[in-house]
Amino acid sequence: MQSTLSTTAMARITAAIAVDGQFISGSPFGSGHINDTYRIELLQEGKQRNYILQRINTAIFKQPDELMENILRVTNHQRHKMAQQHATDIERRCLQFFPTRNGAHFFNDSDGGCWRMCQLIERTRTFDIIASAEQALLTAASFARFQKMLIDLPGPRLHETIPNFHHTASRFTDFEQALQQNRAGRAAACQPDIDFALQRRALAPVLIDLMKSGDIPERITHNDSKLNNILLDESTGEAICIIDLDTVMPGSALYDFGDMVRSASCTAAEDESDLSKVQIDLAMFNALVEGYLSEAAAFLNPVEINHLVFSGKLITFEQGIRFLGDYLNGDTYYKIKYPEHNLVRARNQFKLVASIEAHEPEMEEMVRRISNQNY
Ligand code: ADP
Ligand code: GN1
Ligand code: MG
Repeated sequence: MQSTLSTTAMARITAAIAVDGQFISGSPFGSGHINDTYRIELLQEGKQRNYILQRINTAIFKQPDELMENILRVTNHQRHKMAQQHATDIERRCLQFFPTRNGAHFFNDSDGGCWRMCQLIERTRTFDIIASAEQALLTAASFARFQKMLIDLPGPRLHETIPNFHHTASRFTDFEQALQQNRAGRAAACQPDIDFALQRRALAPVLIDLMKSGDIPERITHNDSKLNNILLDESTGEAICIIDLDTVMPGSALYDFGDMVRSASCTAAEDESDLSKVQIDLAMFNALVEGYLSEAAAFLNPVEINHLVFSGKLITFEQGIRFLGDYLNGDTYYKIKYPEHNLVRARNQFKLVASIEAHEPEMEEMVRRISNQNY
């Protein structure tokens, strides 16, 4: 749950950032599971301007300096490429983080909180549930362009802001440890869910092994490409800006595609408890493949393309064991709204895995058809 900040504290933290204007008000914003996000209104030369103030979750991101260094390199590169391509409205298409008045990348408060501020991108909204096939297509094309733009990021390898973030085998080990420790005494109440996970152990090392053998290349990827991490234009629906850049780091293109399948090919929310509503929507999946390959066919290799369907199943499974592991650990990672929230989320993800398993042949056929058109 978000620890709510007092107005005085919001004003004090905002004053530490090198953004001029008079503080009007601030309020909690968005539905992310990790950081504490606030919308801040400032009065600048008689006009109201809005910003996003975020407390970086340092229990999860242990090196906020490295994280901000990554984000600044990535956003500077994006801006540079957009300018080269004569893009319009670059200030709406790329996040811009403001330094503190001392020139630091984030502000450290007396409680150890790390705060950063960027522009609030107006007239956009995020979706927790996919609304249309067109939205799925635009979202997937936008994440593919994001990957493409970062292929030639100059300089050293980006920092791994969370080591082994999509190392599914290591996620599986974490899950087994949570199960064995059973810290919250909840294991007995979710035995069928635990069995579902244990029966699928063999999924975990597949992508990691293909990366180790060099069949799947390391790329710079977003790694948290869920639907609500993209801002869509309120009136046109256009994909305007990819946000939540904390996990942009070396990874596989399939991590991003897989997370899009997980979050945008099901027309129920990730925490829908009525499991009859949780299933793969093939029209949405088809649109994701169309949108993604319209941009990514130019740089993906055949092994990556052959694992698009698998990645959807894998990343959904990985998310399921992460939620279930957090439930078993007593909810130490994700923000929750009620005690069973993580269990509901895990069951939801496992239901989606089962639905993908039941439709794999049709999904593979869609990828074959669309990839043939794109080559
Ligand atoms: P978390 O890591 O907690 O998911 P996000 O960076 O995704 O944090 O921010 C949470 C939510 O805040 C987003 O889903 C989005 O709705 C909103 N948001 C974040 N940054 C912006 C921005 N620059 N402009 C508009 N909305 C934003
Ligand atoms: C978290 O930060 P947010 O809410 O966009 C999580 C993702 C999960 C997602 C599940 C850093 O994403 O990995 O897929 O929840 N981010 C982190 O909704 O763990
Ligand atoms: Mg987010």
